[in-house]
Amino acid sequence: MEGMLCRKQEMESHSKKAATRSWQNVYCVLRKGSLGFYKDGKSASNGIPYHSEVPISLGEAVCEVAHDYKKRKHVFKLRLGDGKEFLFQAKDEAEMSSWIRSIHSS
Ligand code: I3P
Repeated sequence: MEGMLCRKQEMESHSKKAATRSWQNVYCVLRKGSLGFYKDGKSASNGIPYHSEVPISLGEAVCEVAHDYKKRKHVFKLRLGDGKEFLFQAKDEAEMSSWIRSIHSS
């Protein structure tokens, strides 16, 4: 699965808040066990990552609706094994559910 999501990093590790905390539009590409970020679909097809970011590994990742985040709608949370935590905002409920389902089965 791939598509545009708005992303915010909350945590850098289990005990450290992320330094860069603004919401950014990123084109997300889900592959078996990893999630890569690109500026847009074209950059994704050319394999040029967003700000040279390495795809995140989804081993031990937990993905769920961000019920505790009230400022935006259709937001889900992705917590990685190393403690990094991201929020992602989808355009609607259906898109959010598809991402959560796909991340669970990836
Ligand atoms: C952040 C930006 C985020 C905000 C975050 C700010 O500032 O305003 O939108 O998160 O608040 O630090 P900057 O753009 O200067 O990095 P929310 O939208 O969730 O409020 P936070 O540090 O309380 O997470």
